[in-house]
Amino acid sequence: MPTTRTEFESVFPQLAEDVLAHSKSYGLPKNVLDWFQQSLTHNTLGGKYNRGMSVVDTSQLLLDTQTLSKDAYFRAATLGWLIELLQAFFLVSDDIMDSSKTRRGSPCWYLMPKVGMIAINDAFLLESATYVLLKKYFRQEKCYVDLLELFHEVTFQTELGQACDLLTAPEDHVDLDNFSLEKFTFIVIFKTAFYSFYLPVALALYSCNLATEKNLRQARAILIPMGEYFQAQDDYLDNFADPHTLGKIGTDIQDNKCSWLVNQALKRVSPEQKRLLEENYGRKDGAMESRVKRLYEELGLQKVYHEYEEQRVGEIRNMIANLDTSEGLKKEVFEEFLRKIYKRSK
Ligand code: DMA
Ligand code: MG
Ligand code: MG
Ligand code: MG
Repeated sequence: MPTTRTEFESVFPQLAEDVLAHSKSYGLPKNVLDWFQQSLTHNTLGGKYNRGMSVVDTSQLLLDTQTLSKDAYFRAATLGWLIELLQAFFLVSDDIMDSSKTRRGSPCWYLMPKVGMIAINDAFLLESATYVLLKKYFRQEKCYVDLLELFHEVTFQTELGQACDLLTAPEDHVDLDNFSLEKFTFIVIFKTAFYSFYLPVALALYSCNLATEKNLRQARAILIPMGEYFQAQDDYLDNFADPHTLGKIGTDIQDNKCSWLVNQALKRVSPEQKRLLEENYGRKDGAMESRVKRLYEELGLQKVYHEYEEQRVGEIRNMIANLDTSEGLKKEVFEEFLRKIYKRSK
């Protein structure tokens, strides 16, 4: 049975307490400790926990057991929470850079009363909390250096992806000819797929002592396309989902992003529609944004997306069917991950 939100959330208070106790041991003033606690709570809790819970589900499948022992659950969930902390670090900074307004149904952290640009340092602290906990719980284990290097590498990849994402979306210069599906693919593999899909499974493989070269390579070969599909979904939902369900208000059109939707639109526009897109995309103006939204509707991008989704999921299912399980990898790991995101609405 996959783990539940409640079960997974029950591990968090201990981890938050650990990070705060460590900070307190430096003699940190009470007001700063309280601030850190608020940032930890606001930025780490309330998401879907797909990434974090996948470490638990993957570990359980790899260990081939109906239920994890209390210790094994805590261990897997801790690794899961480390991804959620890393994600909190990425999201706090992403929302500043993307000028977003809401996240998980609340104002973005940098827009909360009294926060503002202190959020930049709060993001760094969330990242550092990852390593405080990794050291506390895994320092004595054989896989510690592998876990540490994995977190470092995946963070580097994500930051490079964010750099590509931002540099392909200049605020003051719209050039639709600069976009392409190849650029989209590179951006999303780096900014999303590594940390959201490869990382949870790779962590579970290391911690279950099943991280053979073959298992890691096969996991990456399936999870990177899955992450690409997930970010295409994210871009689709940015425009087409109900912000209340999604928990965030879309910003891609105003932000001039090289999103999946704009690339699909560019494949289908008439010269006249291309002019409309050129004149209205990437502008910080609600009326101009609405014109682009109407064009997406006219071009039938909803249908285009649904066809893409079926095709992509079919390809991924095929890859899963062809998995070599001789070194202990399980098809269910990928099936479970796919189940969590297929046709998602948030
Ligand atoms: C998200 O891209 C990537 C990272 C590393 C946070 P995004 O800006 O499309 O995400 P969101 O739609 O959640 O702001
Ligand atoms: Mg964003
Ligand atoms: Mg972004
Ligand atoms: Mg998005």
